[in-house]
Amino acid sequence: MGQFCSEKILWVLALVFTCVLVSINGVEASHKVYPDYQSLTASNVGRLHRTAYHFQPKRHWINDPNGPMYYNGVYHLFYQYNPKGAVWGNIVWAHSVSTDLINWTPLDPTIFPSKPFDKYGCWSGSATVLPGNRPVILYTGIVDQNNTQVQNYAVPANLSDPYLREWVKPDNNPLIVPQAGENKTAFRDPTTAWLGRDGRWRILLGGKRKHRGVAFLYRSRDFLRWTKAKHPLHTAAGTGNWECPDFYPVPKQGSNGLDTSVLGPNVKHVLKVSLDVTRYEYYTLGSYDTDKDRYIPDDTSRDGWNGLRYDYGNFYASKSFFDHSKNRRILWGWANESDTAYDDMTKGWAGIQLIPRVITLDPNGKQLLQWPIPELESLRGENVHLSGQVLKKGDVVEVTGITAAQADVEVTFSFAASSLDLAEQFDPAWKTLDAQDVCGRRGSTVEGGLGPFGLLTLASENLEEYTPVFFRVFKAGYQHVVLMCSDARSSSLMDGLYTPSFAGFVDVDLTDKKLSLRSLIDHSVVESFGARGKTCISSRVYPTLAVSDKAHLYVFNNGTEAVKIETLDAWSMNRPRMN
Ligand code: DQQ
Repeated sequence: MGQFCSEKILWVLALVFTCVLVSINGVEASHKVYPDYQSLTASNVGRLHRTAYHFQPKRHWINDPNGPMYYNGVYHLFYQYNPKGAVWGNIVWAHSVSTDLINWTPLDPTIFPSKPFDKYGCWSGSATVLPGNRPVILYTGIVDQNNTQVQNYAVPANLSDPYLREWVKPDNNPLIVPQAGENKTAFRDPTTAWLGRDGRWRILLGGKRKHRGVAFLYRSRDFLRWTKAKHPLHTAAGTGNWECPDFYPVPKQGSNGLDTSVLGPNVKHVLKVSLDVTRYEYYTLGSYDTDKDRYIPDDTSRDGWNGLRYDYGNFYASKSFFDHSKNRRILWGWANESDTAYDDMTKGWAGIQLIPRVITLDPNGKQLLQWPIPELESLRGENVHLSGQVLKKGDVVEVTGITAAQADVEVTFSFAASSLDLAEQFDPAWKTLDAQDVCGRRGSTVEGGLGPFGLLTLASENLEEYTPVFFRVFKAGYQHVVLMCSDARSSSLMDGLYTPSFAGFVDVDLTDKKLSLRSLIDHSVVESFGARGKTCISSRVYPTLAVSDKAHLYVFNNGTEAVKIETLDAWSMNRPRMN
């Protein structure tokens, strides 16, 4: 009863929070259907805000990355795709292949509605490579117009085809159906399977029970007959529906990735869920109790929307995979548009996949670090290098000589020890706010002590438009709080856009008096990594003046304390072969 009450209170809070969120930032419910636009084939593709080196198909809508894997020398990326229009609907699994995760070749859609067990949609899922080098996909099929969900499998039609173009959905599908009493419309997105010590495979499905988010656990000896475990792997009260769960080990030491089935004392586990209520993703670090088949988050990791996020901006439905060719775990996330469905229909495309990131455990053991795959650096062209330049209060310095609309920028700022004493006070009233609200109040122009300093990306010449990515350092008692923002409020003169002041706190040690930032700028996306990947923020923005060769890049400081550019390297980015 007590638990029910607290769950109810949490849910009411969640609802209030969601309503506030919806009214403030325009977050939409998942799978919003625009019947008029859903099957409007785009004949023209708007070029203005298309990205150059982020993953996009030629046209139309994309969402979640599905079943990423490395198989026989080829990377496969499947993704949710509307072949008929630029809004969500008619969902199939599109398929592209690559040998370097940078240049992509499109293939025909792999999994599309054709059988009673997926007649109304082929939703998200994952790939597992079974012993004997046999890949298998598990995905969610929609079986009726009420969105009833089941889990199906598909296998390559011809293992000797290097691109695995064609996949077969055997007739013994579906493998898993919701049990009586389960919520049939919140029962989806199977994970990559892992093998337990008892020789049984395990997968998670995301869902909910009333308002409790649930990672349902299923086990199988043969990958065909799956039995639901009595207890879910993990649940959290009041968090609503869990979509696209991901569960994997990371080594406690070192920077290698691990196969999903690795267990033992030398690893920690990560559980990531995509919260349907907020449309943000959260992860915890914890231990996997293999005897009880339960996951227990560490004390330092919180479930729900006060928890850790891969990205404090536009990043959802992500999925990771183990790349055994380079012993690393790679993360893919989807960034939705921040313009309107009408804009998307007009430009003929919507959605990008962000740059794949290598995931490692922070040596502090309390969070993950993420960094763009090194292959991205093969696209770097002209380079500009600065060092030793001091930025005083109000300084704005242009970085010239590169294509500012299509760039990779790495900068390290340093400051004097005395500047830390002169950092602005963290207002105790802000303790109830999240980072995004603090950024909303202080922004990039309100004078601080140490900061705001950082980059003005996608800026017009006279700063009518710009997306600042920056730090503000606060004093809170004897400690310092570092805020990182990617603030879209001044990004465009266009109306009707979703322009949040995205922000996250950065748990960084300032003893070396340095803060680093990397931003990947690509026409309508700014993807940023603070303090070598401790805090990441991706913003979608649509400048009207700061486009193509009219875009500028600046470094700025609006704090009373001077900061020094230790080093800054900016590169023009070349265009890969993109689908
Ligand atoms: N998108 C898919 C679902 C998933 C959601 C449908 C997350 O399987 O839960 O397109 O964005």
